[in-house]
Amino acid sequence: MPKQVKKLLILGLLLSIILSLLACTVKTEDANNTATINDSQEIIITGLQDSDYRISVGELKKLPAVTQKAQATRANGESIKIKGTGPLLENILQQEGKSVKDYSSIRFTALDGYSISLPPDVFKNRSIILAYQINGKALELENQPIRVVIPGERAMYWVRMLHKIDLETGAEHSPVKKVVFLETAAKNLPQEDYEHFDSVDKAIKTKDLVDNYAGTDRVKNVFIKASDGLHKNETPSNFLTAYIKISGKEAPKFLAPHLPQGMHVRDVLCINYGKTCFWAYSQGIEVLPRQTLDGKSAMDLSELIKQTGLSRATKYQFSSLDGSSLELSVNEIGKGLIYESQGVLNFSCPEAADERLENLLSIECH
Ligand SMILES: Nc1nc2c(c(=O)[nH]1)N[C@H]1C(S)=C(S)[C@@H](COP(=O)(O)O)O[C@H]1N2
Ligand SMILES: [Mo]
Repeated sequence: MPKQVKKLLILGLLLSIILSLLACTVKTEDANNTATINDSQEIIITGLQDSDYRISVGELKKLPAVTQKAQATRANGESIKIKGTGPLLENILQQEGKSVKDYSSIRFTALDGYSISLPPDVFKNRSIILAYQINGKALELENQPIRVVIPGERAMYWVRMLHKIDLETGAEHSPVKKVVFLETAAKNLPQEDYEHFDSVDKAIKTKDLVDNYAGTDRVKNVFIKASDGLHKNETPSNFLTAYIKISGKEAPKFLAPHLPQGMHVRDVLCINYGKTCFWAYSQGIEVLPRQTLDGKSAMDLSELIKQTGLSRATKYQFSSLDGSSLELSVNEIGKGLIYESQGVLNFSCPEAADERLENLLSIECH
């Protein structure tokens, strides 16, 4: 290429970069002064009508609005205090002859991929404001087109950049038929180095976990519970493209590079995927009342059954990583204990002829 042409090309490239940078700054200012760009943006609502229901910010502004003060604590302990203005979700549904009370789950999805499902006790009792103004001002870019504000609820429910609302019915748990111990299961699965903040830890793919241990169940929602009491539920597509970090800080931790940090869940206690409950012994031993066995801490089997909701059955099958198993009847397992010794989970039942199993992988109803 002749030098002149090259120079011209570089100049052109520079010029276009400068122009696009200028365009960006103009846009930002625009968003703060006039809200016209924002007004044409639409929110999609599924489950309200047969086909997707779309409502623009401009249309939302024509609905009766409320202004409410709200305060919430972020995961890092900081507090957010704001005044949100906008229509209530309930008002939009009522226009279509519906109510939040008609649904069992409401999921919000944002433009940055953030997604969260509101539990019924939240959406049946709280005001869900679809805010187009915060503190009397048009929304900043990081909140546009709409920010959800729910006074009285934690900030993880206050979705910025709202894009879609899925109204769902029938999103309840399935009865649990199998408990799989996460630590033992992970031993059989490929483990990857996962860089997270300043450390490199081991992680397994959620998909490997499900493919190997949860069969072919098709599920609508995956339920995650942390040992601090946090409950969440994820779409199967978000869940199955993520990881569980099994070592290092806050392990087991549900996370993925493509999921906003607010969706990561630390200290995972259990994950319900269809009829299977994945249980983290390391958290369980902290949360459940402890027993002692030969001077060691042990987890009470009857407590585990209670916590996981493992269905009542006449017989339970206990399986180990190497494929061996034992079966106990419901009246034999009452005093069963699960304990850890040198990185291995064991099952022991002194009441039933002192049955023992090393590397306990699962308990199934028969
Ligand atoms: N779109 C979107 N909304 C979001 C999040 C996010 O990552 N993306 N994080 C949530 C979480 S976990 C918290 S604590 C709050 C934080 O609010 P702030 O970003 O206004 O401080 O926003 C919530 N809404
Ligand atoms: Mo958060």
